[in-house]
Amino acid sequence: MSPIVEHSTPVPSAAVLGPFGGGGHALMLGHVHPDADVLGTLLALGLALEGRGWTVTYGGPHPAPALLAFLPGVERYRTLTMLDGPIDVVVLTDCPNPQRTEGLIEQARRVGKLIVNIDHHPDNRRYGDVNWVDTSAAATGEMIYELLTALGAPLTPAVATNLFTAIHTDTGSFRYSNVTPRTFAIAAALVAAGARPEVVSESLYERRAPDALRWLGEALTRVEISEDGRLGWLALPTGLVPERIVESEELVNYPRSVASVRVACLLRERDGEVKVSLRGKGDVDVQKIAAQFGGGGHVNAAGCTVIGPLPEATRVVLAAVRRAVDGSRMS
Ligand SMILES: [Mn+2]
Repeated sequence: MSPIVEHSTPVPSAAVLGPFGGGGHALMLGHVHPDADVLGTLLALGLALEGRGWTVTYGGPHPAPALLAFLPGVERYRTLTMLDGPIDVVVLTDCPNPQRTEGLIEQARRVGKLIVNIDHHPDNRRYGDVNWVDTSAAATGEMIYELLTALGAPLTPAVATNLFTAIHTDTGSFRYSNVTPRTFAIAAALVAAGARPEVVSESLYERRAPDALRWLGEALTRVEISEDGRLGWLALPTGLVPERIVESEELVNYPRSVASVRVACLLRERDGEVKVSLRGKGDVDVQKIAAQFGGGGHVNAAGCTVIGPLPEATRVVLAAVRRAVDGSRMS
């Protein structure tokens, strides 16, 4: 069968709906370090399929982060090393690059009949047998909402909470430029179906440990802003701040919050590598910067990994950011 590719269609076609018509065993496969858009969409779709009689397995190369332990059904999400078949449908959501499954996709191809790739990243590699890539969606959560609606699957409070959280996080709590009227229309439907905004935001943002603010303060003393004010960055050496703090704080949002900053950058040193997060405000395509280092993402949010040490990685990445920012000013 030749691959089916659907581009930027907000409503799924019959080819996308086809694999979910019958029943059987479905695997909801996540990628490395799954975030709320990955987990929320895998759980929402999987729970909806279970409601239609499917047997569903959930998992990926890394466990769900503790911060997302409130997502309904997340206790079912397992760390996978081996896949047992046969599997009728393998679904990957919000995963632009199959290499991010750490080899699980190759196993899935052997034991699975069909790979379905549902994503909103512009750099998606179209690696599935069925590919539905809608770059106009603010989150893959919007796409799974459309999919469930087209399937006629009921929106239970558990499904609605998973999708609402996926959209909430990918839009920075409905603040970023990817937010559209459709985003709010879908969010409204999800709240009507039982998602509770106050529970989701408290679960995401008001679960700090007692010592977290002190560590946050320690990290923020390292924020630097360029002389012209257009670049903001935070370079964190290994061990300066506990990993649990770095994982839960979205530190890149702090340099981003400075008015003059056009591109913000977080560089985290770990095991000889430097993990880089880039955030823009619409005038610079940070995905293009990340792509120079083998990474990817969206226009306003992207990431990559650069070999350390930290000072050298910081110099190289900031030089690329500087070129992009200066280029945007001239054009
Ligand atoms: Mn996403």
